[in-house]
Amino acid sequence: MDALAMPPLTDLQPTPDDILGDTLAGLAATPKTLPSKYFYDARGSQLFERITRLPEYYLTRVELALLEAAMPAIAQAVNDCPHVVEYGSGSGRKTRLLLEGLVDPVAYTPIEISRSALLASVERLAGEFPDIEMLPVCADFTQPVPVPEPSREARHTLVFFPGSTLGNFTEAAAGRLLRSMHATMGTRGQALIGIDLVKDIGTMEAAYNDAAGVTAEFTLNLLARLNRDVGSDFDLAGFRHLARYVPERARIETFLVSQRDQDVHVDGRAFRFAEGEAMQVEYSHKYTDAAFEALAGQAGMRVVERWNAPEDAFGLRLLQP
Ligand code: AVJ
Repeated sequence: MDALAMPPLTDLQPTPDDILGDTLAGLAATPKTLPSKYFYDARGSQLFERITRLPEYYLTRVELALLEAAMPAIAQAVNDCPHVVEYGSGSGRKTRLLLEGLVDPVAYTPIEISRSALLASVERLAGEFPDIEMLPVCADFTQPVPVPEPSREARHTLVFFPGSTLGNFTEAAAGRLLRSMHATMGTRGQALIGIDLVKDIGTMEAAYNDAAGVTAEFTLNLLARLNRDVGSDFDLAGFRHLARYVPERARIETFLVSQRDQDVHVDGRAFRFAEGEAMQVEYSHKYTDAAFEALAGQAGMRVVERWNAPEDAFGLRLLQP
Protein backbone atom coordinates (compact mmCIF):
# COMPACT_ATOMS: atom_id res chain seq x y z
CA MET A 1 0.00 0.00 0.00
CA ASP A 2 1.38 3.48 -0.82
CA ALA A 3 1.91 6.24 1.74
CA LEU A 4 -1.06 8.32 0.55
CA ALA A 5 -3.52 5.47 1.09
CA MET A 6 -2.26 4.96 4.67
CA PRO A 7 -5.00 6.08 7.07
CA PRO A 8 -4.22 9.10 9.28
CA LEU A 9 -2.93 8.10 12.71
CA THR A 10 -3.94 9.86 15.92
CA ASP A 11 -0.73 9.49 17.92
CA LEU A 12 -1.13 9.76 21.69
CA GLN A 13 1.52 7.16 22.49
CA PRO A 14 2.71 7.27 26.14
CA THR A 15 5.69 9.64 26.43
CA PRO A 16 8.98 8.67 28.12
CA ASP A 17 7.83 10.94 30.99
CA ASP A 18 4.58 8.98 31.41
CA ILE A 19 6.54 5.72 31.52
CA LEU A 20 9.13 7.14 33.93
CA GLY A 21 6.45 8.50 36.28
CA ASP A 22 4.63 5.15 36.39
CA THR A 23 7.90 3.25 36.89
CA LEU A 24 9.04 5.44 39.81
CA ALA A 25 5.61 5.24 41.46
CA GLY A 26 5.50 1.45 41.07
CA LEU A 27 9.01 0.89 42.46
CA ALA A 28 8.29 3.17 45.42
CA ALA A 29 5.13 1.20 46.32
CA THR A 30 5.02 -1.71 48.81
CA PRO A 31 4.87 -4.34 47.44
CA LYS A 32 6.60 -3.12 44.28
CA THR A 33 4.54 -3.15 41.09
CA LEU A 34 4.89 -2.20 37.41
CA PRO A 35 1.99 -1.67 34.95
CA SER A 36 1.37 -4.51 32.48
CA LYS A 37 0.42 -2.02 29.75
CA TYR A 38 4.16 -1.41 29.23
CA PHE A 39 4.63 -5.04 28.14
CA TYR A 40 3.51 -3.93 24.69
CA ASP A 41 6.47 -2.36 22.92
CA ALA A 42 7.26 -3.72 19.43
CA ARG A 43 9.00 -6.81 20.82
CA GLY A 44 6.39 -7.33 23.55
CA SER A 45 3.58 -7.32 20.98
CA GLN A 46 5.51 -9.90 18.90
CA LEU A 47 6.05 -12.10 21.95
CA PHE A 48 2.36 -11.82 22.81
CA GLU A 49 1.50 -12.96 19.25
CA ARG A 50 3.71 -16.02 19.84
CA ILE A 51 1.90 -16.67 23.14
CA THR A 52 -1.45 -16.70 21.33
CA ARG A 53 -0.20 -19.64 19.22
CA LEU A 54 1.15 -21.73 22.13
CA PRO A 55 -0.62 -25.03 22.91
CA GLU A 56 -1.17 -24.03 26.58
CA TYR A 57 -2.61 -20.58 25.79
CA TYR A 58 -6.19 -21.62 25.01
CA LEU A 59 -7.68 -18.11 25.24
CA THR A 60 -7.04 -16.78 21.72
CA ARG A 61 -7.70 -20.06 19.94
CA VAL A 62 -10.97 -20.64 21.78
CA GLU A 63 -12.17 -17.05 21.37
CA LEU A 64 -11.42 -17.02 17.63
CA ALA A 65 -13.43 -20.24 17.17
CA LEU A 66 -16.25 -18.86 19.32
CA LEU A 67 -16.35 -15.59 17.39
CA GLU A 68 -16.47 -17.46 14.10
CA ALA A 69 -19.23 -19.82 15.27
CA ALA A 70 -21.33 -17.12 16.94
CA MET A 71 -20.83 -14.44 14.27
CA PRO A 72 -24.20 -14.92 12.53
CA ALA A 73 -25.99 -14.52 15.89
CA ILE A 74 -23.74 -11.59 16.85
CA ALA A 75 -24.50 -9.83 13.54
CA GLN A 76 -28.21 -10.23 14.28
CA ALA A 77 -27.91 -8.83 17.79
CA VAL A 78 -25.70 -5.88 16.83
CA ASN A 79 -27.41 -2.87 15.24
CA ASP A 80 -26.61 -2.18 11.56
CA CYS A 81 -24.10 0.41 10.25
CA PRO A 82 -21.93 0.64 13.34
CA HIS A 83 -18.71 2.53 14.01
CA VAL A 84 -16.57 -0.23 15.56
CA VAL A 85 -14.21 1.03 18.28
CA GLU A 86 -11.76 -1.66 19.44
CA TYR A 87 -9.74 -1.35 22.66
CA GLY A 88 -6.30 -3.03 22.59
CA SER A 89 -6.64 -4.22 19.00
CA GLY A 90 -3.22 -5.91 18.80
CA SER A 91 -2.73 -7.85 15.57
CA GLY A 92 -6.38 -7.54 14.51
CA ARG A 93 -7.00 -11.26 13.89
CA LYS A 94 -10.38 -11.15 15.64
CA THR A 95 -11.28 -7.84 14.00
CA ARG A 96 -11.31 -9.43 10.55
CA LEU A 97 -13.99 -11.95 11.61
CA LEU A 98 -16.08 -9.18 13.18
CA LEU A 99 -15.86 -6.72 10.26
CA GLU A 100 -16.61 -9.52 7.79
CA GLY A 101 -19.66 -10.66 9.72
CA LEU A 102 -21.33 -7.37 10.76
CA VAL A 103 -23.97 -5.65 8.62
CA ASP A 104 -22.40 -2.66 6.83
CA PRO A 105 -19.82 -1.40 9.32
CA VAL A 106 -19.08 2.26 8.49
CA ALA A 107 -15.78 2.88 10.24
CA TYR A 108 -13.22 1.13 12.40
CA THR A 109 -11.23 2.80 15.19
CA PRO A 110 -8.56 0.56 16.72
CA ILE A 111 -7.07 1.95 19.95
CA GLU A 112 -3.71 0.33 20.62
CA ILE A 113 -0.73 1.30 22.81
CA SER A 114 1.81 -0.45 20.54
CA ARG A 115 2.41 1.78 17.51
CA SER A 116 4.10 -0.95 15.46
CA ALA A 117 1.31 -3.50 16.07
CA LEU A 118 -1.32 -0.85 15.27
CA LEU A 119 0.26 0.25 11.98
CA ALA A 120 0.81 -3.32 10.78
CA SER A 121 -2.77 -4.43 11.58
CA VAL A 122 -4.49 -1.36 10.13
CA GLU A 123 -2.48 -1.54 6.93
CA ARG A 124 -3.63 -5.14 6.47
CA LEU A 125 -7.27 -4.43 7.38
CA ALA A 126 -7.39 -1.34 5.11
CA GLY A 127 -6.42 -3.59 2.18
CA GLU A 128 -9.05 -6.19 3.07
CA PHE A 129 -11.90 -3.75 3.83
CA PRO A 130 -11.58 -0.87 1.35
CA ASP A 131 -15.15 0.35 2.11
CA ILE A 132 -14.62 0.69 5.87
CA GLU A 133 -13.00 3.93 7.03
CA MET A 134 -9.92 3.20 9.16
CA LEU A 135 -9.32 5.67 12.01
CA PRO A 136 -6.39 4.28 14.06
CA VAL A 137 -5.49 5.79 17.43
CA CYS A 138 -2.21 4.98 19.18
CA ALA A 139 -2.98 5.54 22.87
CA ASP A 140 -3.12 4.14 26.38
CA PHE A 141 -6.89 3.56 26.65
CA THR A 142 -6.85 3.90 30.45
CA GLN A 143 -6.46 7.64 29.75
CA PRO A 144 -9.19 9.71 28.04
CA VAL A 145 -9.06 8.94 24.29
CA PRO A 146 -10.68 11.24 21.69
CA VAL A 147 -12.53 8.93 19.29
CA PRO A 148 -12.41 10.29 15.68
CA GLU A 149 -15.66 11.09 13.82
CA PRO A 150 -16.21 8.95 10.70
CA SER A 151 -16.79 10.95 7.49
CA ARG A 152 -19.89 8.88 6.69
CA GLU A 153 -22.25 9.04 9.65
CA ALA A 154 -22.52 5.80 11.63
CA ARG A 155 -25.87 4.92 13.22
CA HIS A 156 -24.26 3.89 16.48
CA THR A 157 -21.02 2.79 18.11
CA LEU A 158 -20.02 -0.80 18.82
CA VAL A 159 -17.24 -1.10 21.38
CA PHE A 160 -15.21 -4.29 20.77
CA PHE A 161 -13.03 -5.44 23.69
CA PRO A 162 -11.96 -9.06 23.09
CA GLY A 163 -9.15 -11.17 24.52
CA SER A 164 -10.19 -10.88 28.16
CA THR A 165 -8.01 -7.78 28.24
CA LEU A 166 -10.55 -6.53 30.80
CA GLY A 167 -9.01 -9.18 33.06
CA ASN A 168 -5.77 -7.21 33.23
CA PHE A 169 -7.59 -4.61 35.38
CA THR A 170 -8.51 -4.71 39.04
CA GLU A 171 -12.22 -4.51 39.78
CA ALA A 172 -12.03 -0.76 40.42
CA ALA A 173 -10.01 -0.06 37.26
CA ALA A 174 -12.25 -2.37 35.19
CA GLY A 175 -15.28 -0.43 36.45
CA ARG A 176 -13.69 2.88 35.39
CA LEU A 177 -12.82 1.44 31.98
CA LEU A 178 -16.34 0.11 31.37
CA ARG A 179 -17.78 3.49 32.38
CA SER A 180 -15.50 5.27 29.90
CA MET A 181 -16.58 2.78 27.19
CA HIS A 182 -20.19 3.47 28.13
CA ALA A 183 -19.52 7.21 27.67
CA THR A 184 -17.79 6.57 24.31
CA MET A 185 -20.64 4.49 22.89
CA GLY A 186 -23.48 6.66 24.20
CA THR A 187 -27.05 5.62 24.99
CA ARG A 188 -27.64 3.81 21.66
CA GLY A 189 -24.31 2.00 21.68
CA GLN A 190 -23.37 -1.60 22.40
CA ALA A 191 -20.23 -3.35 23.66
CA LEU A 192 -19.00 -6.83 22.70
CA ILE A 193 -16.59 -8.03 25.38
CA GLY A 194 -14.51 -11.22 25.56
CA ILE A 195 -13.97 -12.71 29.02
CA ASP A 196 -12.03 -15.73 30.20
CA LEU A 197 -14.17 -17.87 32.51
CA VAL A 198 -13.15 -19.51 35.79
CA LYS A 199 -12.17 -23.14 35.15
CA ASP A 200 -9.82 -25.77 36.60
CA ILE A 201 -6.64 -24.31 38.06
CA GLY A 202 -4.26 -26.54 36.08
CA THR A 203 -5.56 -25.30 32.73
CA MET A 204 -5.41 -21.64 33.78
CA GLU A 205 -1.94 -21.84 35.33
CA ALA A 206 -0.48 -23.73 32.34
CA ALA A 207 -1.64 -20.90 30.03
CA TYR A 208 0.66 -18.49 31.92
CA ASN A 209 3.56 -20.92 32.41
CA ASP A 210 4.16 -22.42 28.96
CA ALA A 211 6.78 -25.11 28.58
CA ALA A 212 8.64 -23.19 25.84
CA GLY A 213 9.15 -20.23 28.18
CA VAL A 214 7.66 -17.61 25.85
CA THR A 215 5.51 -16.12 28.62
CA ALA A 216 8.57 -15.76 30.87
CA GLU A 217 10.36 -13.97 28.04
CA PHE A 218 7.31 -11.73 27.53
CA THR A 219 7.24 -10.80 31.23
CA LEU A 220 10.99 -10.13 31.38
CA ASN A 221 10.79 -8.00 28.23
CA LEU A 222 9.08 -5.38 30.42
CA LEU A 223 12.42 -4.78 32.14
CA ALA A 224 14.28 -4.52 28.81
CA ARG A 225 11.68 -2.04 27.60
CA LEU A 226 12.07 0.13 30.71
CA ASN A 227 15.87 -0.03 30.47
CA ARG A 228 15.57 1.35 26.95
CA ASP A 229 12.79 3.91 27.47
CA VAL A 230 13.50 5.28 30.97
CA GLY A 231 17.21 4.40 31.28
CA SER A 232 16.82 1.99 34.21
CA ASP A 233 19.46 -0.71 34.80
CA PHE A 234 17.39 -3.85 35.51
CA ASP A 235 19.52 -7.00 35.13
CA LEU A 236 17.19 -9.38 33.26
CA ALA A 237 19.17 -12.38 34.55
CA GLY A 238 18.46 -11.21 38.12
CA PHE A 239 14.68 -11.77 37.87
CA ARG A 240 12.43 -14.78 37.25
CA HIS A 241 8.83 -15.02 35.94
CA LEU A 242 6.22 -16.37 38.41
CA ALA A 243 2.51 -16.80 37.61
CA ARG A 244 -0.05 -18.47 39.87
CA TYR A 245 -3.83 -18.59 40.24
CA VAL A 246 -5.25 -17.04 43.41
CA PRO A 247 -8.75 -18.53 43.90
CA GLU A 248 -9.91 -15.93 46.47
CA ARG A 249 -9.38 -13.21 43.85
CA ALA A 250 -10.21 -15.33 40.79
CA ARG A 251 -7.10 -14.18 38.98
CA ILE A 252 -3.70 -15.18 37.71
CA GLU A 253 -1.12 -13.00 39.45
CA THR A 254 2.18 -12.57 37.63
CA PHE A 255 5.39 -11.45 39.35
CA LEU A 256 9.04 -10.85 38.60
CA VAL A 257 10.96 -12.36 41.50
CA SER A 258 14.39 -10.98 42.41
CA GLN A 259 16.97 -13.77 42.37
CA ARG A 260 19.31 -12.00 44.79
CA ASP A 261 19.71 -8.85 46.87
CA GLN A 262 20.25 -6.10 44.33
CA ASP A 263 19.80 -2.38 43.62
CA VAL A 264 18.06 -1.06 40.53
CA HIS A 265 18.65 2.54 39.49
CA VAL A 266 16.09 4.77 37.79
CA ASP A 267 16.47 8.48 37.19
CA GLY A 268 19.23 8.82 39.80
CA ARG A 269 17.32 6.90 42.46
CA ALA A 270 18.20 3.45 43.85
CA PHE A 271 15.56 0.81 44.61
CA ARG A 272 16.56 -2.15 46.77
CA PHE A 273 15.28 -5.65 45.95
CA ALA A 274 15.71 -8.45 48.51
CA GLU A 275 16.41 -12.01 47.36
CA GLY A 276 13.02 -13.65 46.71
CA GLU A 277 11.15 -10.32 46.63
CA ALA A 278 8.20 -10.51 44.21
CA MET A 279 7.26 -7.47 42.13
CA GLN A 280 3.67 -7.64 40.83
CA VAL A 281 3.47 -6.97 37.07
CA GLU A 282 0.16 -8.39 35.77
CA TYR A 283 -3.28 -9.63 36.77
CA SER A 284 -5.44 -11.79 34.51
CA HIS A 285 -8.87 -12.00 36.11
CA LYS A 286 -11.19 -14.90 35.33
CA TYR A 287 -14.94 -14.37 35.52
CA THR A 288 -18.15 -16.05 36.59
CA ASP A 289 -21.40 -14.80 35.06
CA ALA A 290 -22.36 -13.26 38.39
CA ALA A 291 -19.07 -11.38 38.79
CA PHE A 292 -19.13 -10.04 35.24
CA GLU A 293 -22.78 -8.98 35.43
CA ALA A 294 -22.06 -7.10 38.66
CA LEU A 295 -19.14 -5.30 36.99
CA ALA A 296 -21.28 -4.33 33.99
CA GLY A 297 -24.05 -3.17 36.30
CA GLN A 298 -21.69 -0.90 38.24
CA ALA A 299 -20.85 0.77 34.92
CA GLY A 300 -24.52 1.31 34.08
CA MET A 301 -24.77 -1.51 31.52
CA ARG A 302 -26.51 -4.85 31.35
CA VAL A 303 -25.65 -8.11 29.58
CA VAL A 304 -28.20 -8.59 26.76
CA GLU A 305 -26.64 -11.61 24.99
CA ARG A 306 -24.10 -14.24 25.98
CA TRP A 307 -22.18 -16.78 23.91
CA ASN A 308 -19.91 -19.41 25.47
CA ALA A 309 -17.31 -21.67 23.89
CA PRO A 310 -17.65 -25.45 24.41
CA GLU A 311 -17.15 -26.43 28.06
CA ASP A 312 -17.53 -22.76 29.01
CA ALA A 313 -13.85 -22.20 28.23
CA PHE A 314 -14.37 -18.56 27.18
CA GLY A 315 -17.25 -16.11 26.80
CA LEU A 316 -18.44 -13.23 24.64
CA ARG A 317 -20.97 -10.83 26.14
CA LEU A 318 -23.06 -8.12 24.48
CA LEU A 319 -23.69 -5.15 26.74
CA GLN A 320 -26.08 -2.23 26.43
CA PRO A 321 -26.80 0.76 28.63
C1 AVJ B 1 -3.66 -9.43 26.97
C2 AVJ B 1 -5.29 -10.13 28.47
C3 AVJ B 1 -5.01 -11.27 26.49
O1 AVJ B 1 -3.89 -11.66 30.42
O2 AVJ B 1 -4.22 -13.43 29.22
C4 AVJ B 1 -0.86 -13.47 28.13
C5 AVJ B 1 -1.90 -11.12 28.34
N1 AVJ B 1 -0.14 -12.24 29.71
N2 AVJ B 1 0.07 -14.15 28.81
C6 AVJ B 1 -3.84 -12.27 29.35
C7 AVJ B 1 -0.99 -12.26 28.72
C8 AVJ B 1 0.52 -13.41 29.76
C9 AVJ B 1 -3.31 -11.57 28.11
N3 AVJ B 1 -4.26 -10.57 27.55
